[in-house]
Amino acid sequence: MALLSFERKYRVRGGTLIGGDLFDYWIGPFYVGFFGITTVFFTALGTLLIIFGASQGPTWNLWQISINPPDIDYGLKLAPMAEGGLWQIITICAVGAFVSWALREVEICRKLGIGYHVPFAFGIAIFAYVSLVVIRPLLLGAWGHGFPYGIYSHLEWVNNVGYTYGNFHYNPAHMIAITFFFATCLALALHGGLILSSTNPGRGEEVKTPEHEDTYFRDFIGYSVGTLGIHRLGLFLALNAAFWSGICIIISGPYWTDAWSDWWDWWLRLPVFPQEDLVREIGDLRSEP
Ligand code: UQ1
Repeated sequence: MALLSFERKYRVRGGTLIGGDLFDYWIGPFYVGFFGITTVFFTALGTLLIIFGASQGPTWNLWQISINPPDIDYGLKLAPMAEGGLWQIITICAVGAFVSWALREVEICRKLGIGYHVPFAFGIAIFAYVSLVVIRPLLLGAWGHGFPYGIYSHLEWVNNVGYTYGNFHYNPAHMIAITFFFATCLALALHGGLILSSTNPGRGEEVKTPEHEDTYFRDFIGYSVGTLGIHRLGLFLALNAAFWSGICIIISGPYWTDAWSDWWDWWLRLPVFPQEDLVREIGDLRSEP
């Protein structure tokens, strides 16, 4: 269907989640909707509060500006504006803007009659952020466990939290997340390369078909996941990368408080290594007076 006639068919009212026809219109190429309005509201308010917070701070150096969460002593209470209250409101604005954006995606999906894959995927990204500034602080009992909003300051936070648990690379969920990030890069590099190699030929050459793409991988590794399958695989890999990132930070503190390297002691206690218990028992006997 030509784009213009398609637009005429698709750009009609309906499919909204709330508000009925209110805000059910477009501005140029952009769908507005109720959640377009709430996105703009939360984004504008949050950004203005960040600028206001910077104006109250010691520096305008972009690298050093930081909006900090309250002290741990405030627990889960609301803090005064200058002592983390601003961070709390900015966090509400951020979650409000992200969720509004996801719901606007849902409304556009409904208008088009397509699946909710994109908003679902964005939802996992929101989960990763919320796990840092809402879920983990709630489980630990203080908003002060959230990360500060600043370029350098958030890097310092990541560094400090990492060392609080010894070496974060021993966190099993962190390991899974990293593995999915790398696998996502591999899959997208293979897919991007494969698509360009067949559909962006040199001048005067023919564009090749999906059969060429399938055959390349069958000849190469004996298996082609298929043109639909690679997109399922890509979404699966990317969503798992963000999901396990959220899990790895949620379990750091609420579930495990020691060095993550010690978590792996379960491996030594496996019954297939009975000598480990023996060694400990012998050690205990020896240390008795
Ligand atoms: C693949 O098999 C495939 O199907 C033809 C694609 O679709 C275009 C791809 O993009 C890629 C990357 C592959 C290869 C991937 C695996 C997991 C064998």
